[in-house]
Amino acid sequence: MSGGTLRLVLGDQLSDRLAALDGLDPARDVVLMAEVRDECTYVRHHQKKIVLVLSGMRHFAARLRQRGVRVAYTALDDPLNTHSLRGEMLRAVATHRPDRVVVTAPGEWRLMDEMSGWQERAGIPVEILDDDRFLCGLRQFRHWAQGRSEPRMEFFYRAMRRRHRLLMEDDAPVGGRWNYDKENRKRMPPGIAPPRAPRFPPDAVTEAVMALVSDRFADHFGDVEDFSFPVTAEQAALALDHFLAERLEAFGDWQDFMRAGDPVLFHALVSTSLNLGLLDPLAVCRAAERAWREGLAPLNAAEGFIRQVLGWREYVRGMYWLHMPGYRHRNALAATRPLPPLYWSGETRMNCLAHAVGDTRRNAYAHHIQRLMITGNFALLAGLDPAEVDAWYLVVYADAYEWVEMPNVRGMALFADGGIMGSKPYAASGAYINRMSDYCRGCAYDPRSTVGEGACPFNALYWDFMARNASRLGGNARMAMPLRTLDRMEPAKRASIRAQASWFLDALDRGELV
Ligand code: FAD
Ligand code: DLZ
Ligand code: SF4
Repeated sequence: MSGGTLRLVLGDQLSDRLAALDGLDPARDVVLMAEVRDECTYVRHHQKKIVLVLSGMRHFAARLRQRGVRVAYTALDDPLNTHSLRGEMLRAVATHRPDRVVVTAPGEWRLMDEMSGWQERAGIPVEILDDDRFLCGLRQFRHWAQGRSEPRMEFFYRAMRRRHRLLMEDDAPVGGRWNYDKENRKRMPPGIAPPRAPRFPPDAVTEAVMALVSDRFADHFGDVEDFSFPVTAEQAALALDHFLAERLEAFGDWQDFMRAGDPVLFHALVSTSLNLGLLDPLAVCRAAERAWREGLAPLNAAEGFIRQVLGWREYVRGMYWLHMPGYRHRNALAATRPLPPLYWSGETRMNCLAHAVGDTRRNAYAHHIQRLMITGNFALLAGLDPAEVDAWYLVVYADAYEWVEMPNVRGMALFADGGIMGSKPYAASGAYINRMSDYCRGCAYDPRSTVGEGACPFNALYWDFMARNASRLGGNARMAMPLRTLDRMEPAKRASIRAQASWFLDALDRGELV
């Protein structure tokens, strides 16, 4: 090529409308895409996640080539592969001799940090462009958060609704309320059969990647069997259309419910596509609003869904970049217990955890409440080390990238950030899980008892968590009620609950089947 621009596209940047592709000159420029071991192993990602990213990359490269773009593509099994993004960038600079390198800002801090040294290594300008696929730029987010003592999601979400004119009538929210969350916490009656989400069986490209991944990464969590995530923008659009037509209607009502053997229920299954860049978040929100306006879904469903994509997804990304790199060291509740093996094996008598881990291992997916109120809640109550919990979540989900995983785990689930993300810990006992799932029916433990042989471990752990953290949480008005209840407890009852929790935690630490 000699001259022109080398445009690097990362594995989660598979969008036609990508900053690094803006102004591409097919006659002079080369697009670089590289499958590298470093990105496949910086944590031992679930095998299905690696298949998703590499197959998505191969399909995206083919799409670019069809449009006449020159793509320098390094496959994982290329003998010349240096297996690092920097190595592949330097190799492509030496081969194609461009005037400059352009890349869209990566989603993870570790890679941004690494890229800041690239220009010096390459000896030509390396431009890192803002990732404008998000609806709130990082400067804009910083500006919004500055000066607020409590930059809560709800206020950010309202500002985003106004800015993007979503579900608005003049300056007011449609229906007169911003948030219909209270209507989105219903218990699902038995016998409801959610329409099955479409599956996208592997084509030849995906099959080749599956063989490669099961050969190279056999020791990673999960397997490649039954891979069916969308790997192209067309498939992602079909999956979204199906959700809007068939499942959005009931998404709101039963959004928080969990059912054994069915992790999807009425959820959208769009996070992998959004995070890879196969779907555009604004188009997704507009389509959900359209579904409501056309009478396909009630307002509580459309609003609930739009809040997740326009509100939570943008908010956690803003918070990540606002607080990194310090955020990854936060451990406000001084939790230090090692992650127990059951998070990998799923071997436990606690039916809720066995299902949440089993679904995760099989599908590289679990829905939000499984992540928050089962695996997250248990980690919070048992005082698991946030670094180990973070690493687990980054490994196990196909949609996991640190910008979205870490604020959800350290902030929302573990309260390890001391209240930056949420105003109180999401601590819950067995009663919550019993109300919001059918797990307890098939469990060896009884959600109604707190002490004794068959008592649900979440119950004693809940009170033990309150007692252990009473001084840390004492100033939090939203924790006043449980702390007061704990205070008023008969000393003998409190002692027996704490003994039960300690017996359980000791057994957990010894690796016994709990
Ligand atoms: P739906 O429930 O149908 O929601 C629709 C969309 O809203 C999702 O696809 C997602 O893009 C967005 N969304 C919803 N909640 C959140 C949220 N809290 N943060 C960001 N986006 C949100 N999501 C990830 O994409 N990657 C992660 O690594 C991840 N880790 C999580 C860890 C924990 C502890 C928790 C509590 C949540 C995590 N989430 C993560 C958020 C959420 O659980 C997933 O986005 C969701 O389960 C994906 O499935 P879905 O597409 O069917 O989502
Ligand atoms: C997740 C991932 C994987 C498994 N493999 C690659 C790869 O081989 N090449 C690549 O460019 N990107 C990959 N990715 C996505 C990156 O890890 C992602 O871009 C960063 O984590 C920033 O979000
Ligand atoms: Fe989980 Fe307790 Fe219910 Fe068993 S009884 S499923 S451990 S909440």
